[in-house]
Amino acid sequence: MPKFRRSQNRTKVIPLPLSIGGWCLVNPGGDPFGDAVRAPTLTDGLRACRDAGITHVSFHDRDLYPDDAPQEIIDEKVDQVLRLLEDSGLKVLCFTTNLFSNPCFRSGAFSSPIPAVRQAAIVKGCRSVHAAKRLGALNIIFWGGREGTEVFEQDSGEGVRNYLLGARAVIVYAIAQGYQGTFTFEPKVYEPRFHSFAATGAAMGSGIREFFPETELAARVKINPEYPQHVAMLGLNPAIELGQLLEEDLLGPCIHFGGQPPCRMDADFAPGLGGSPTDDFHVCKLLHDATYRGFVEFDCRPLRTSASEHAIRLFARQCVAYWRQLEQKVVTFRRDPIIRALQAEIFGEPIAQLEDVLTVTMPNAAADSNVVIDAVNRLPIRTFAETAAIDTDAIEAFGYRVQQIVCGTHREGATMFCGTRWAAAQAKTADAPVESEAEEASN
Ligand code: GCO
Ligand code: MN
Repeated sequence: MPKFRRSQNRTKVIPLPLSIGGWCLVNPGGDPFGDAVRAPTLTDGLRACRDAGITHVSFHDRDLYPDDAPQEIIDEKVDQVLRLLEDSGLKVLCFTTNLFSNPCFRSGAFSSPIPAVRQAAIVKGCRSVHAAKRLGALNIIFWGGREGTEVFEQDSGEGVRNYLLGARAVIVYAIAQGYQGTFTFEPKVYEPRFHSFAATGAAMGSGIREFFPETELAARVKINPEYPQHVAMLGLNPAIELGQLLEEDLLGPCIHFGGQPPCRMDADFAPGLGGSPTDDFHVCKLLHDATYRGFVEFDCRPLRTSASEHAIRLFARQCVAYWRQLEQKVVTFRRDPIIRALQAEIFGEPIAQLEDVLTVTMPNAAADSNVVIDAVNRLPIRTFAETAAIDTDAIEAFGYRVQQIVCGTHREGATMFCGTRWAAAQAKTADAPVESEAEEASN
């Protein structure tokens, strides 16, 4: 168990490297009700990304070559992309097999109840390994868009088993072929299937533990979540899921990122649109508190109203600017004296006897029964009434202060804390006049 509290981490905020799905750059803006509204080129998209500060890009096999392409065509297309990448200076982060567009995968891919379909998925996944290697992809993603059901034609447990064992066949093959990178599963609560297998970070994490038990594989098979989209679609909070993935070492080398109105179909809006900046802030803060060094990969696209060829440039800038703003807010949060005072009060002083109990009962501690019983008996006696009397007002105040930092109103907002016990800490703040006012008031 880590001794220091990650939420109080004050290490330097090193900006995370940024990537984008190549498919986002060429998205024509069509939807199930309407035709394409733009015809963007990959060349323009890659340049726009480079200019905005995005250094990496990812591809599906199908973004580059048709599903039934012979080897010569695959090689030719991969060469073409390598040249484009040279021109733009971007590198490949992830390669992923499209196991959802081809009608052959309408009953599922790895998880299909039909053996010939499962076989097709494994063949397609294994074929991708070679392109991934040639492109220098650091990670291979498995997004199980079709891995699910509407009518429970097979036992849902069997569906999960087929899904993960099929992907496992591809992973073990990739390793046998000398692929050096990592592998990630990307869970999504639903869509396009109505009921998706292993559809949340927790469900997928549990599947990975079950189907990749070997230490060597477990170290290379992780999760790339998509925040907020793939969880907010169901009203879940990305920061809750991410905290657990980090705690359990299940987070892979990238997260997908974009914008999403809660409880709606997958929007893939540009970051900052539709969702909660506070949740986005907590996602960013969790990654930095855990000193995460992976990529933020934008998996989102301009709205259908952005039909001109210029739209992609502003879109790429928004992706980068929004993420960098979140990182700046993490810096502000860490330096904020009010936050520090609030955290000091919320977390309190450690209790040695409590630490002892947790030490002797922690995983693999294998302590003797008497040691456990003695440790529990040594816990200081305190009535529940005494515990209930502990002042917890700092918790809500913490929420207020975070809201001010997220909205950028923390300077003027500091006055709100005048006369509270947390304002005294502002004596250390030099820059903001409003804050020195608050300081005077607290003296
Ligand atoms: C979606 C997913 C996909 C995957 C991509 C990479 O909801 O459509 O996010 O975009 O990320 O297929 O495997
Ligand atoms: Mn995604």
